Amino acid sequence: MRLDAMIRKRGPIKKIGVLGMGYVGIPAAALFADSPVFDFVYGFQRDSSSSGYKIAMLNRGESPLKGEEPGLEDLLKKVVAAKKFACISDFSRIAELDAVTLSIQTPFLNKEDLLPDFTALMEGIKNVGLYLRPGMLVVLESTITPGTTIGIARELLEKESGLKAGVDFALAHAPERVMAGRLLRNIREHDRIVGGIDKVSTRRATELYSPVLTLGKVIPMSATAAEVTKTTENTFRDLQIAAINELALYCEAMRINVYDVRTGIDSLKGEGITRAILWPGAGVGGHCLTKDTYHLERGVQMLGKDLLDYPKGEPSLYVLARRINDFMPTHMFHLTLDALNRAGRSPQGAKVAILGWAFLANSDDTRNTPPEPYRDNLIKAGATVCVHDPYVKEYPGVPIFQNLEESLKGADAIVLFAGHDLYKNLDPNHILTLSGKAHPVIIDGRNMIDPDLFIKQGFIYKGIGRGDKNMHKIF
Ligand code: SAJ
Repeated sequence: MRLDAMIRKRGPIKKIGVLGMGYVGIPAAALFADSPVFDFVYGFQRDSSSSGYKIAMLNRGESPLKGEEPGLEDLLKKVVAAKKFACISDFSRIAELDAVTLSIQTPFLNKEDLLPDFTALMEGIKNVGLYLRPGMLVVLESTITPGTTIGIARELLEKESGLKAGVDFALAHAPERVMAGRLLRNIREHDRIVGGIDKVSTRRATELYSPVLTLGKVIPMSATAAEVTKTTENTFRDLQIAAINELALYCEAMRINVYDVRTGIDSLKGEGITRAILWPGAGVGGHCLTKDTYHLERGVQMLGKDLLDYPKGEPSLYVLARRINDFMPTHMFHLTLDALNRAGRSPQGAKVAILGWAFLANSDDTRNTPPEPYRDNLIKAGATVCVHDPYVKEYPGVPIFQNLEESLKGADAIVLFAGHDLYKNLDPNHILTLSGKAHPVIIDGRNMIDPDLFIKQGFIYKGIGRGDKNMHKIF
């Protein structure tokens, strides 16, 4: 029997499974469960020592995700109370479902060799393959190297199940597009890219996602095009950030203010002119922009190496952008050394207070956070470093101060790394008193402070892109 006939016989999607109870899987499962179109949703979580605790929490309707996630806990309580959602670790229950999605981390093992670490994803796919039944739909939501869905994912599902993709079961890629702090809203309101390995798979996956979309709509395409869309949208964002970061470095060297230039460039509007000019800063962190470029690069190496027509010997523009953004924490280190030097001191024995450990403003997300390599450099240079963050409670090997004043006491340098709202109204006089130094250093990596307010109080200021201020007269 052909797949579309098999699916028609199976009927509409009623029972769903979501593998991977993290930032992507939990809100997705809750929204599927909350939809009147679907009867029941299992959230699958390995009962491991590191993350098994999530199972009991979720079944109590509690969110194990750190940080503010508006509406998520209420929705979890609602779908658990309604007996429409349960979290389990028994993968054999997959056999009774109509559709399964996988939202499992896909970090990179080695960026130089473009080697992703698909261990966790492949384990998830294997578990699905073991219990896959004819007529089921499998969707990969994780960000993956282009070619993965029709390649190793399909092969492993077929090997474990003995079934054939596009013949016995439907297979698609529908990449997540969520950001910490607005998970539910992003899933409901962003358009959903849905890429099936064939038309039947795209149609079945569209049936799965349409009920949870409010403002968003489904954008159908092939599985590989969907993989390229996702990896590229993050690569282009990273490229745009690298472009403004490079401009910021240039403006420092030319002793002008990058924000004046940015305002100028941004003013050119109308006549279809769009200027997606982003913001320079102390670095690009997170689980997405820091790796998706490499997924795209690996994809073109795997799928198009022999066909690619590219200027001989020239590096990938996208990888260069990654390197520029990865350089920004080092640039913050150089600014700190220069400023300490202006204050007549070396980093050896200096006390440096880092304000903001999260990679994103007003979030507690610390994945690939930019201040970490900066802190490592300072410690290697003999400095004492303390870290303050109002959202991040703990971090392996890095004590996090919750009390801002404590972190500033005796500081030779104060370094703004994350744009948390709390740091918008720092009081130079108060910090001067806490520091107890004649000329404390302040490094602004997120354009949070008014340089003059601090310079006039005797601070030695350096800011990303502030060539107009970085060599100011010392008061
Ligand atoms: N950043 C800058 N300048 C900017 C914007 C961001 O330096 O103008 C820095 C941030 O400080 C942060 C990093 O870049 O360290 C990433 O910030 P982000 O705002 O891109 O946050 P992510 O990585 O959580 O979200 C991105 C988003 N992708 C796009 O907008 C194309 C989000 O929509 C994706 O869902 C997410 O990646 C993902 O999961 O892929």
